[in-house]
Amino acid sequence: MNKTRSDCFIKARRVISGGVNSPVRAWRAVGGNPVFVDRAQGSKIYDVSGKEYIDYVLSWGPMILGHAPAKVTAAICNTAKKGTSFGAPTQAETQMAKLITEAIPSIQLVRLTSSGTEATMTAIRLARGFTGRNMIAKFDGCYHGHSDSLLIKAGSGVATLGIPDSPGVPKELARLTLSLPYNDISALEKAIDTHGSNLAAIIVEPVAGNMGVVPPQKGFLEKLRELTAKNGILLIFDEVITGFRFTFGGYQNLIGIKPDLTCLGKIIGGGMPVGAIGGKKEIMEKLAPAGDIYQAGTLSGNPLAMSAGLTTLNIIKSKINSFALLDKKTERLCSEMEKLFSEKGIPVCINRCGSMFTIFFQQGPVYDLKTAKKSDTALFARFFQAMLKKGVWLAPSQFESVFISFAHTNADIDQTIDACSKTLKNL
Ligand code: HOZ
Repeated sequence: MNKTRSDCFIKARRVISGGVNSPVRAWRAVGGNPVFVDRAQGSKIYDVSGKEYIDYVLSWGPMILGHAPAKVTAAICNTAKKGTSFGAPTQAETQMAKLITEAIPSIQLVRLTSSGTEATMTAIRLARGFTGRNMIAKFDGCYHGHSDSLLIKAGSGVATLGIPDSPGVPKELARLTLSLPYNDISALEKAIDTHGSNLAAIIVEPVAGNMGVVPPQKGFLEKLRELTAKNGILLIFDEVITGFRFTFGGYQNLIGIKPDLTCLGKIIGGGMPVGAIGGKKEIMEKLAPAGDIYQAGTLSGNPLAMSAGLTTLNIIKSKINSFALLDKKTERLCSEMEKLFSEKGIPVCINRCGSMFTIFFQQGPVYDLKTAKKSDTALFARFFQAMLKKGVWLAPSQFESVFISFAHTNADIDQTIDACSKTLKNL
């Protein structure tokens, strides 16, 4: 087998549209051919030629314990021996739902899906069905998966590829979605003044992670909660990325805000395909079969996903103190890199929340999509490629987050700082 990247990509493009099964994997924003992965262990990922990288993508967030943790792998193998899908309920699904309701107080009932996109799509339908209203609002640069109603001024691959609104989303449907600037309380107030009585829901990433990392400014989420409650609008927190990333629970646990509905994914599947929607009983009970708002899935609550997810969540629960360590490690990495950039005279703005961060190649501040877009994406691409050559795999887009896992060691952080220092000498 020829193991060069270009060869793999050429072969893939012959049979897979665009050569990838999710757009950002094609590395259009940074150029060159994407690395094809062979395997991963702990904080390291290995390409098909055997080259080792420190992985800061972590499958875009799920692998908080690092890759292939022994207990999770064993749980998946043991479960697989008993069958991999039944299309019938299992006790593992109840255990997962129970763990989620224990971890996140705003969630009284859960419905499991196979992806975050399904969870957010279901949340929107549920909100429309529950309120009897059709309009929804989201925020520019937030990404909630690729369902029609949510693919308006979206982040992630859509921002990376500069696609403002996807063809194929009917205008009639797009018109029902308002997209507002993130962190802008007066735009929010205005939108609610004008459309409040028609809005079924407002969906938000409580820490935006798909236009690069953009934390909420003081008072933004609080105001959002206050105004939605006052106007009968459901508040949906998309915690697909942030759920279990900062604590045993959601970002909402840290700020003490209770949304009406929460979407989860990534970490709760321990690296297997999963999603979940949860929230207030009176809303969740509207889902079929208890209610008449339809949602279904052959692989929903899949046994392999449940075993990987349950094992992961139980490890996180037993290692709750590790989050402080993770935060410290990430803080050290960010501040050392910040120092190096400043010594070199390259302006960067590093936005960080716990173990996720983005180095924006600009002065900053970055507080919404408009400011994120001021970044020097060409310089970012050169930085990315140079770091990759030195064995450090960052997210291949300026508008994504870098993630750190429990498995990243101080030696990994040192090696990354060293790679950054060497990279900046020639950037
Ligand atoms: N939407 C993900 C990044 N925010 C990318 C998923 C993938 O390509 O695996």
